[in-house]
Amino acid sequence: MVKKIFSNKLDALVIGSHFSNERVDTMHHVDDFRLHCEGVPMSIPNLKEYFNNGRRFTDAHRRSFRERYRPYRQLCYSALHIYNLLQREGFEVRLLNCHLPDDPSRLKLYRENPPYIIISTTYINMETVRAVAKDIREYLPQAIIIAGGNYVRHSYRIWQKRNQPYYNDPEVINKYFFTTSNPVNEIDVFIYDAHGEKTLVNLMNTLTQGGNVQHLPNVIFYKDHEMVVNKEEPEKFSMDEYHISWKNIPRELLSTVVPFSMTYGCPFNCGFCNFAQLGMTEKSMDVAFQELRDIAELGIVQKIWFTDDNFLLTPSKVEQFCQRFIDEGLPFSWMSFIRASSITPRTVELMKKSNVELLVLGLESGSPTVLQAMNKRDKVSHYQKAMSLLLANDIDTELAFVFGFPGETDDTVSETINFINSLPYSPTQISYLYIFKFHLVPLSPIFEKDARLRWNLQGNFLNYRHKTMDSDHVDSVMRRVAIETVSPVFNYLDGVTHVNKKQLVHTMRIRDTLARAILANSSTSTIETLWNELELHTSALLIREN
Ligand code: B12
Ligand code: SF4
Repeated sequence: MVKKIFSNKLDALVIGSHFSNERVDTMHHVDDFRLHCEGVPMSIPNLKEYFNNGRRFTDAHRRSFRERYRPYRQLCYSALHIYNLLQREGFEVRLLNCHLPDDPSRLKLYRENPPYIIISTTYINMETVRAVAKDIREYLPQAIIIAGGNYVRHSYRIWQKRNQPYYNDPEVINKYFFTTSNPVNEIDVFIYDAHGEKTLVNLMNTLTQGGNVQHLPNVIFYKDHEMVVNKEEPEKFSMDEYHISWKNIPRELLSTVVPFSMTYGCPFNCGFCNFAQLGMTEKSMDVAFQELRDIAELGIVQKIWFTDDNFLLTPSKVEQFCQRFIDEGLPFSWMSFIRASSITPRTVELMKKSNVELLVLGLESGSPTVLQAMNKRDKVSHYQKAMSLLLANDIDTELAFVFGFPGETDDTVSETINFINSLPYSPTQISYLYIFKFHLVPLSPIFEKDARLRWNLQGNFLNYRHKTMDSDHVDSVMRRVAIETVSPVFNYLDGVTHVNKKQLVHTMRIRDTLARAILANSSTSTIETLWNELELHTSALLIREN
C-alpha cells in the first residue's frame, strides 16, 4: 500500500489517447475515400439530416468533428489496463480516455491536482505526447509526468540501433523520443520495458516515499540535460495477473461496448509489421470467463470488442472459446480480429451461435506473390473459402488490405481488386473495406538491411521507392482500388442499429456507388441520379441511433 506524502485525494491521472483536428497522426496513410459533404463524412444519421434539411447542413463543423472523433470515444484497452493496475495497487486514480485540447473535462481532472500523470503511448506518437504534456505542464507545473507503452518501447529499441544503417537517418531518429534532437522535456520519466507495469508501481512508490529514480531499472530520464538510461531488466508479464476487475471500474467509463483482451504479442512476422516481435502470452479461459461473467453482472454492456490481434489464432481455439461462450449463456454479441485459417464450417457455426457480430481480417493482398513477399503465411484460396463461409452465414466483416509493399505491381493490384470483386454477394451482409498505403516503419522486418538490399528499397515511412513501385504511384493505386472495388463498403461508423438490415445494406451500397462515381469524375447526370436514389432510400430507412 502506498504512503501518501501529498495531501491530495487523487494520486494519479492516466491518459489513454489524444484527438484534435490538427493532431499529428501516424495513420495518415489511411486514405479517406468516403462520401463527404461540406467536409462531413456522410454517416447514415448525417445523410438523414442533410436530406431533411434540403441538402445542406447548418452545423457542418460540429458534425465533421463528431465523425472524426468517433473512433477515439471508445474506451482504450491500454488505458483501462493501466488504470486497473494502479487501482489494484491501492492508488486513487482517474482516467482521461482521450485528451482533447479545449475540453473542459480535462481541466476538471487537472483541478484535482494529481501528483502523477501517466501517459500511455499505445495510440500516440512523440509529437502527440509533446502536445499533451505541454498542456498538462501549463496547468500542473509540479506534476510528475510518466510515459510508457508501445511508442516509448519502440523509441528505446531505435535508440539501441541508432548507429545502424537506415536507423541513423535523421528522418527516423527525429521521430522517436531518445534519438530526437528536440526531446520532450515535459516528461519526467519514461518507462521503456515492453510491459513496464511493475516498474510503474515501483517508480510511484519510490517517489511517493521520497526516493529517486537513480537506481530503478527500465527507466530513462534527463539529468542536467543529459539522458540517463538505467539498466534493462525485462519484466515477466502474465495476462492472468493483470486481469481487469470490472466491478471496480466506475460506471461512467463503461458503455454498451467494452474492450477486452485475451492475448498479448504475435507468433507471426509479417514484413510490414513492427509490433510482432514478442512471444505470445494468453489469458487462461477460466480467468477470461470470470471477467466476462463480471461484465454481464454490471448489466450495461451489450457487446465485447476483443482488441488483441490473435486470440482466435487456431480453429481449436475458436471452438473452445465459442462453445464455452454458448454454454455459459453470456448475454453479449462480440467482435474480434481473426485469421482466415481459423475459419472453418464448424467454427463459423459456433461463432454464429455465440452471437458474433463482426470479424476483422487482415487479408493484406489478393495476390499470392505479394502475400509471399510479405511473409503473410496465408493463402488466397483460404481467403476465398473463409469469405464464402462468412457471407453464407451473414457475418459482417472488416477486410484490410495493404498496397505498395515490395513486389507490388499494377498487375498484383489488379489481382487484389479482382479478388475483392469476386467475393460472393449477400444483400444482408456487410463487408467494410479498409485500404492502407504500405508504411515503411522502423523495427519491421522489411526495414532491415538485407530486405532493403533485396528489394532495392529506399526511403522511410510514406515516402519510398523499391524495385517494383514507388510511393507516389501507390497514392494513385489507392484511388484506383477505391474506385474499382464494388461490393464492400467504406466504414462510416454509422452508429445505427438496423431495423431492416437488407434496406440498410442497400443504402450503404448506393452511398458508396455515389462516392466512387464522384471519385471517378462521372457525369453530372449519373451523380445526380445516384443522389436522388440515395435520398429516396435514406428517407425510407427506419433506424435506431446507438
Ligand atoms: C485494437 C486497436 C485499435 C482499436 C481500439 C480498441 C480499443 N478500444 O482499445 C481501434 C480500431 C478503435 C483503433 C483505433 C486507432 N488506432 Co489502433 N490499434 C489497435 C491494436 C491492434 C491493439 C492495441 C492494443 O490494445 N494493444 C495492447 C497494448 C495494451 O499494448 P502496448 O501498447 O504494447 O502496451 C503494453 C505495455 O507497454 C503496457 N502499457 C501501455 N501503456 C502504458 C503506459 C505506461 C506508463 C506503462 C508503464 C505501461 C504501459 O501495457 C501493455 C501490456 O503490458 C494496435 C496494434 C497492436 N497490435 O498493438 C493498433 C495501434 C495501437 N493503433 C494505432 C493507431 C494509429 C490508431 C488510430 C490513431 C487509427 C486512426 N487513424 O483512426 C486510432 C486511434 C484510437 C484512439 N483511441 O486513439 C497505432 C498506434 C501507433 C502509435 N503509437 O503511434 C497501432 C500501434 C497500429 C500501428 N502499428 O500503426 N486501434
Ligand atoms: S500483421 Fe502479422 S505480424 Fe503483425 S500482428 Fe498481424 S499477424 Fe502478427
